[in-house]
Amino acid sequence: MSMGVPEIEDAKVLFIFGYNGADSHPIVARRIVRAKEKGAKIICADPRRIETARIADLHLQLKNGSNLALVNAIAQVIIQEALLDRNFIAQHSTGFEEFAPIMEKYTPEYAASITQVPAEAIRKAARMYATSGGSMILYGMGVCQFAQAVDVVKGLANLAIMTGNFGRPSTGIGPVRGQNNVQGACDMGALPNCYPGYQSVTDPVIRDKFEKAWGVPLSDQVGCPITHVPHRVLHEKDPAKRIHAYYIFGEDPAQSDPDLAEVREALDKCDFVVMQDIFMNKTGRHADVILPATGWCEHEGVYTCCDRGFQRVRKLIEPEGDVKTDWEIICAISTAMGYPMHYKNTEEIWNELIDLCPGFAGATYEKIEKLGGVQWPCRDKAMSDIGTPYLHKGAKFAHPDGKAKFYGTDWRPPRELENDTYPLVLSTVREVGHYSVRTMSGNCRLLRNLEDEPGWAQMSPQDCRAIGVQQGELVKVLSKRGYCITRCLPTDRVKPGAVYMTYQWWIGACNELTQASLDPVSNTPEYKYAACRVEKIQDQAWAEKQILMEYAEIRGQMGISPPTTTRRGGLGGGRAIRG
Ligand SMILES: Nc1nc2c(c(=O)[nH]1)N[C@H]1C(S)=C(S)[C@@H](COP(=O)(O)OP(=O)(O)OC[C@H]3O[C@@H](n4cnc5c(=O)[nH]c(N)nc54)[C@H](O)[C@@H]3O)O[C@H]1N2
Ligand SMILES: Nc1nc2c(c(=O)[nH]1)N[C@H]1C(S)=C(S)[C@@H](COP(=O)(O)OP(=O)(O)OC[C@H]3O[C@@H](n4cnc5c(=O)[nH]c(N)nc54)[C@H](O)[C@@H]3O)O[C@H]1N2
Ligand SMILES: [Mo]
Repeated sequence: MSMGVPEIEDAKVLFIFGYNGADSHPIVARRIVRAKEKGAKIICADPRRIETARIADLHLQLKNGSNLALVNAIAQVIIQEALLDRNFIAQHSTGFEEFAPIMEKYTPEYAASITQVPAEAIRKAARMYATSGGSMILYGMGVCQFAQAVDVVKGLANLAIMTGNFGRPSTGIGPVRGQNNVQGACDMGALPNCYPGYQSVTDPVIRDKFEKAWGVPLSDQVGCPITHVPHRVLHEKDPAKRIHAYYIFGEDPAQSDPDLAEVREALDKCDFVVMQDIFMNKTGRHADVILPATGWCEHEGVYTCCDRGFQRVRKLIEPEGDVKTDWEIICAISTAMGYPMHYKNTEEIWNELIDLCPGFAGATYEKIEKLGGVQWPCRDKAMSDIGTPYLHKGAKFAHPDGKAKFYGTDWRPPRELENDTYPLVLSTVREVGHYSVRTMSGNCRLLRNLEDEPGWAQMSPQDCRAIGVQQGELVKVLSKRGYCITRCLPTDRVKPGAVYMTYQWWIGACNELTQASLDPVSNTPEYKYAACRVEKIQDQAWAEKQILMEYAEIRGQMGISPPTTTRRGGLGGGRAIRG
């Protein structure tokens, strides 16, 4: 994020795009509510009537998969109505001359035909965003989980550059990142193309630095993105690129990756699978070795928040049983494989990290401790360098010429469109009461009592009537790749033509249906768009029994005591999602 989370409160316009803070990040959502109380105008671009839409001044309820058409149209209006910050463009950017002509065809009327958003609403959004004097963009998975995702991120950045909404507090562009430490994983180099600190593995100077520090030769090849793994296990012709062993750590691809049938096949064809986790999960069912690790309150270390903020976390309780911290397991494996790793504690690891990463160099444990948190870049160990709450101060950007770069391109439709056999869009999202692959929240009885298997499919009341299903009834959802059973939830929050499932459920597992169409740059799958069909199940009693049996089996494998209730809605009372 170019800004810090607290700055959200003081934005004059919040443009919230494909991001559902109320369910996904309640603490961030509170900042959004506070901004509203302080007088901010809110624009919400989301195909569903989410909570943000309810408090928004303008809800752009676009058709799924039409993001770039909308973003380009907003740019077109800003250019057409001369709402640009010409000085900012001239002094602090390049590429506007090439960019502007690409926007020309995206008149609000043309965009309305793709996005289903009225042309006047697009004009209104452009004016609100461009003229407030301090507009901030927040975006989420409604942008990232498409085969055309990175283009939309750049499109949103174009809007900020052309209106000079960068380099001042409470402006900029914010991908509100997912997990508590997903930013930290990337900071640490858990990316196929980077060493720690976003330093490229293909840059010989950087490679040389890491080779010297670590005393081993390092590869100049970019690694494998997680979403390429099934292909490289199952279909790779080049023996040098074929994957034989898979070490999976803090991730449950057998639940969270797209097209689960293919993932399972890949896990089973892999010669050797290691799973390192704090709970049993679906991937663990395919593992040769399971390495039990400690959970967040049983170890200490540093997390990075979505706004680049390093935070210390502390151990609260002594772990029980035969477990080790993740870093101790990694050290032991490395040592056993012939590269001795002997750190005494996490501070030693941290110090090595900041010594090798110029952008983190000043963020010592002492400083993080004293200030409560430090946002990178923080280059100097002196206490006077408190880090960087917002980026691009003085309109300085990371390109070698110090300027921001416009990038324009055309909208592309999603890869798998609705058709006669699969007439509905399947879009997969989150819900407030359960977390990702549900190992953590599914092991919590309190949360299970609020909401349990097999989860829900949100549909428009009209689409529910068309197939004759009612709230709470079990339905079968099918795509070209597979099917699953879940409960029907009619709701006015969604428009006819689209079905929304959350990817938390072990039985109502929507990734049986999703597809591995990837963005060419980020390699993120198109989780937000697949063609599907929903079918009524005639024998509800039979289906309820099936669900119970399947759940008992999964819970047995996960080490959770068996469910006891059979009443409809008892597994999945639905309070959390319906409330
Ligand atoms: N309770 C809970 N919180 C979580 C998680 C969890 O599992 N449970 N997961 C965490 C993780 S890993 C992440 S990444 C974050 C993600 O948090 P969010 O980014 O909020 O994730 P989603 O709910 O997947 O998608 C956001 C919105 O995108 C909208 N959307 C769908 N299609 C489109 C489209 O075509 N265009 C636009 N503009 N919007 C669209 C959806 O309707 C949805 O409201 O949440 C984190 N927080
Ligand atoms: N259909 C669909 N699929 C999706 C998405 C979607 O929107 N729709 N969202 C995608 C996104 S954005 C994300 S981020 C992924 C998330 O998917 P995953 O990363 O697979 O899920 P998580 O639940 O975040 O955690 C993975 C595992 O980490 C374990 N774990 C927790 N803490 C620790 C720890 O300290 N150490 C170790 N070793 N393990 C630990 C958990 O028990 C769990 O088994 O799902 C993706 N999949
Ligand atoms: Mo995520």
